[in-house]
Amino acid sequence: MKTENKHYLKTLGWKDFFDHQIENPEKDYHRIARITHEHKDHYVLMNNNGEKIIGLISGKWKKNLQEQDYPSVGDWVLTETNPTSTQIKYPSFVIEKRLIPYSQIIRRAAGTQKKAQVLASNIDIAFIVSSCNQEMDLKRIDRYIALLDTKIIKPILILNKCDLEVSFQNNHEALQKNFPQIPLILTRSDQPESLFPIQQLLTQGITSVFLGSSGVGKSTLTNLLLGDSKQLVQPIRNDDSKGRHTTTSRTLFLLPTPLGIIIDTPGLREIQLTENFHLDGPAFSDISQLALACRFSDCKHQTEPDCAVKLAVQKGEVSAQKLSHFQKLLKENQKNYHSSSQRKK
Ligand SMILES: Nc1nc2c(ncn2[C@@H]2O[C@H](COP(=O)(O)OP(=O)(O)OP(=O)(O)O)[C@@H](O)[C@H]2O)c(=O)[nH]1
Ligand SMILES: [Mg+2]
Ligand SMILES: [Zn+2]
Repeated sequence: MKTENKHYLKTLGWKDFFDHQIENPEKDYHRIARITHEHKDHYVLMNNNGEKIIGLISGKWKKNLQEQDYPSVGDWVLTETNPTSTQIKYPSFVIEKRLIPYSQIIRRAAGTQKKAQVLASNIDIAFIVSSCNQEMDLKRIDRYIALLDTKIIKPILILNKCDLEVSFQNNHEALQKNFPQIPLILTRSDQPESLFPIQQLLTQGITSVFLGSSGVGKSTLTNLLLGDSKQLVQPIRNDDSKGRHTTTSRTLFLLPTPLGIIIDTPGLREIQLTENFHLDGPAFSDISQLALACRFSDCKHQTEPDCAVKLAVQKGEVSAQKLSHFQKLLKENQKNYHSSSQRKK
């Protein structure tokens, strides 16, 4: 592909990784677009001129896809002109092909079917946001981190609402103590300069996502980065932790140059892991490091002899709660995995 053609795509997050997926770069370049928003029956895309277009996919194509192969926010696709276009406000196209992503964040969807659900594709940085008006839920953070393949997606913790002094100290210490390897950024919306460390990470072409419970301030931070109130934020909320969700779908925003890209997401009620979970990431890296020294390579750190992890717990180097949460996630995952492989039969 010509370098000048690639320039704008790179601003939109294009990586050389995708080059070989384009058969005819000179011709197909005009067909490349990125998904910014997902509706029930159509997608909103940004094309290589930064214009908003509508993308449709045929029901037949979607029916034959595995859930994790559905086009989702952050995906790159190839479009084809839509002969039956009826959209007036924005030109509409048919999505013909989804390019294989270099990273995905996938959870097991809530509900009885437990299908995989892609939260976002082609992500470089995941900001896991918590706030000072709720007691810190460390187990939720463990789960968010376990959704990430941290070899590709860099996790960053954000503690927002640092103006709420009552719980600032406790929450700050809890994050530092439990996730010493993960960078932590402290923010408050009345001091936009506190977002500077976020902006520094979001260089041009970097795609990031805000994850975290409802009410922690993800959309507030998105608006501050955009310098514009594009995302709805409830001005007064007394029950932030009680599940009133303001944002209801995921949206990708291109930040003003020279900054990168942010995807705002709704708070999740449940974070169930899929079989592709990542317990080797920084949330549990101490346990996985120690496990290398266990006698059995498949040690579950329960009753096995010569277990290095149990020994570390006895010595007080690893907390017993942390080990038990690790084991719970492992078990939950095996259960999910078995139920999904039975369904496939
Ligand atoms: N005191 C204080 N309040 C804040 C701060 N940041 C956000 N808020 C308030 O917190 C509430 C929730 O903010 P949102 O940005 O809607 O939270 P969200 O994470 O996007 O929530 P969902 O969309 O439901 O997932 C709003 O009333 C914000 O004004 C902050 O730094 N300090
Ligand atoms: Mg929101
Ligand atoms: Zn062990």
